[in-house]
Amino acid sequence: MTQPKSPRSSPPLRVLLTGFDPFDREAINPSWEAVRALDGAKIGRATVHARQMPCVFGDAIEALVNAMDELKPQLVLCVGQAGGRSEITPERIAINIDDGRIADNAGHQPIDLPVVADAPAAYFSTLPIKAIARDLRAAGIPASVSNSAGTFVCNHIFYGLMHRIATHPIAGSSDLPDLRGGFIHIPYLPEQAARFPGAPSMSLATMTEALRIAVATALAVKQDVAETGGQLH
Ligand code: PCA
Repeated sequence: MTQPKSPRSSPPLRVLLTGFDPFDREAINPSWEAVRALDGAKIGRATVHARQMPCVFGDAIEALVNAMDELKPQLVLCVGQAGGRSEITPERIAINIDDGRIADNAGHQPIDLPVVADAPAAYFSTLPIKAIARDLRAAGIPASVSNSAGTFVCNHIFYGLMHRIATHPIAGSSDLPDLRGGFIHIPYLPEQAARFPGAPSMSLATMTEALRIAVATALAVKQDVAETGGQLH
């Protein structure tokens, strides 16, 4: 009797998703709530591994690099809260500057220091940010490309991620040979926005679904789409 031929299965992929601790007197951070809701989720042939990062300059990058060393992911997506934004915003660029408008969770407030000394001024995300924004909108979720991740701990970890990828290229699977990474900012949760009348917010279920779509698109789209994500100012 001949055995049914089993299809040659592709190797599994690992996705590292990170969110942050609450900061700036908040009790909750939507980035961690949405990221942890996806821990263990299967997206295509990838498994999501969620990790919480401290909202502390320096420590955040150390925690990220440790998680990358442990998991050896093929895709890393860091997520943070951008209170006041109304949309899911994949970030285009990480800049080599720390300039805290507020102190971090350890009380540090660096002003005009490089994230990494003697390193490039900036790195671009290697995620298909425009395809992600397109796919989110197609799913009925407001989204746009952002051209600045700010100068606080989110830009800091984003820069640390891209610098790590640039300096430690890790061969992934044959069809995803390059480790890719990027950052997405997400709005307040409704319970946070309720304390700031007029502030926009998005439900946890919508933001979790948005991150699931972002990961699926990042895994599927190798070459970003050419449609504008620019702004006049
Ligand atoms: N948002 C902050 C840091 C942590 C977070 O969730 C930022 O945008 O820099």
